[in-house]
Amino acid sequence: MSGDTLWQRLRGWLVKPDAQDAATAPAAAPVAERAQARMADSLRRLLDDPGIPPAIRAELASDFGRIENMLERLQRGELHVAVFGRVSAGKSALGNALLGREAFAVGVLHGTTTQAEQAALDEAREAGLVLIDTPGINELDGEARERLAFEVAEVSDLVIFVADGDLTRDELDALKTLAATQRPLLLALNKADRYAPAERDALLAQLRERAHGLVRDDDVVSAAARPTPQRRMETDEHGREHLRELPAPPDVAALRERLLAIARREGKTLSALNAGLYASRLTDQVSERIAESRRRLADKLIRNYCLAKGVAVALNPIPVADLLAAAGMDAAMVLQLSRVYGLPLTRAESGKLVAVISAQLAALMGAVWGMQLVASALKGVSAGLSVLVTAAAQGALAWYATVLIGRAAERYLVAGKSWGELGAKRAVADIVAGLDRDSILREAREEILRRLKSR
Ligand SMILES: Nc1nc2c(ncn2[C@@H]2O[C@H](COP(=O)(O)OP(=O)(O)OP(=O)(O)O)[C@@H](O)[C@H]2O)c(=O)[nH]1
Ligand SMILES: [Mg+2]
Repeated sequence: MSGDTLWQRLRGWLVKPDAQDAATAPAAAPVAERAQARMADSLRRLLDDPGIPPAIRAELASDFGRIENMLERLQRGELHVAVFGRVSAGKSALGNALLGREAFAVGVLHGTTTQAEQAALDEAREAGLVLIDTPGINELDGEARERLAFEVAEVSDLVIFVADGDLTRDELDALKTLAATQRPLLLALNKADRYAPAERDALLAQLRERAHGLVRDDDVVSAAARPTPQRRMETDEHGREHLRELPAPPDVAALRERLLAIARREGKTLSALNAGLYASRLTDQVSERIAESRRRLADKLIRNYCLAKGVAVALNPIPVADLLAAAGMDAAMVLQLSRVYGLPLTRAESGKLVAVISAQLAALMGAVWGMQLVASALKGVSAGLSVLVTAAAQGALAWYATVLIGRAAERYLVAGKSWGELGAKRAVADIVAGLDRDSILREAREEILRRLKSR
């Protein structure tokens, strides 16, 4: 799927919102459209950024795919409901009971459901309910449980937390994590057939108390997804007694009612808001990924220029004082850096930027830039300096100067072509202080020597 397709769609939806949806959900539509518009907006800004290299666009294709799915879902007005809880609480059975068919595997074994499965909720097709089954949480450590909760929350609009008795500490923790994702929660006390009515009511009251502040009282309901068949002694016409099993139908009426009420009333809004939440999180991730990949590209670029300049200077040594003046190559590097950061500079501008940085460096280093640096560059080199080694040391200085100029230019670009409040002097001083000069010189010298020897 290409970014273009996504954008054509997004723009299409923004310009003419689905008339049918607006008619069926009049109250929710404006909220949904606003959320859609917000999401589309922030994503468009990201995607339309001419500074995003094609490689990053390709890397993000799957994220955009997810958003596309989410928007499609939003358009259809589907409500995604996840079933969450402890192993064997009856999550899959509950999903099946809500669906009215055996969509999910139910088992006496612990851990029957090991991967999130998905099936459409046939009976509520008009309301567009989609059910998501999940693996049990108690085999997981706290961190993995949290991850699963967030994963589930990400793909669902509403979560049914299934318990089959009072909540354990882990269950309560998981419930809190889910509540923090801002998904509406229903708490279902499953296997209600195992309790006498009074016992069941006492348990429900207890659950309401425990979940206070996380789940609304109305949204704590009992259910019997797969009641144990009733056994009854029957006598046949010959007077013989038989034990007969009477299958008991599932009872998820209260749960279904809450679910459908929420779906009807808020389905569209919930989906839109959740998509909006997801999109803003994704936008952050995407920005971070872009920043990271720009950093990577910039690192490579600066290094290539350092090497080229270092080798050039080593082959054709120039006085140390002239290093900063030999700025043509540095200007070319800054020009490329500005493209990496999506803020292209003209040739003249990048030349000027290099001049500004060099002036700061010269002022900052003064005398240091002379002898002391040469001493540093030669540090550790044994006596009897060969011409090659001296050349490499000079090249290393050129390398170091280019690193400083590259990093300073990078900082200026990342801040949106600005030196910030404290100005160029302070920014360049920070860069110089933040880099380990001796190890850069050592690495440069070794690298340049290697190149010189292999010529
Ligand atoms: N008595 C009774 N048993 C139930 C009920 N619902 C489910 N069970 C039983 O509980 C066991 C576990 O049911 P599942 O639906 O597989 O539970 P799960 O939560 O999906 O379990 P995992 O996928 O293993 O995490 C099965 O033996 C079901 O028959 C119920 O309402 N009443
Ligand atoms: Mg299961």
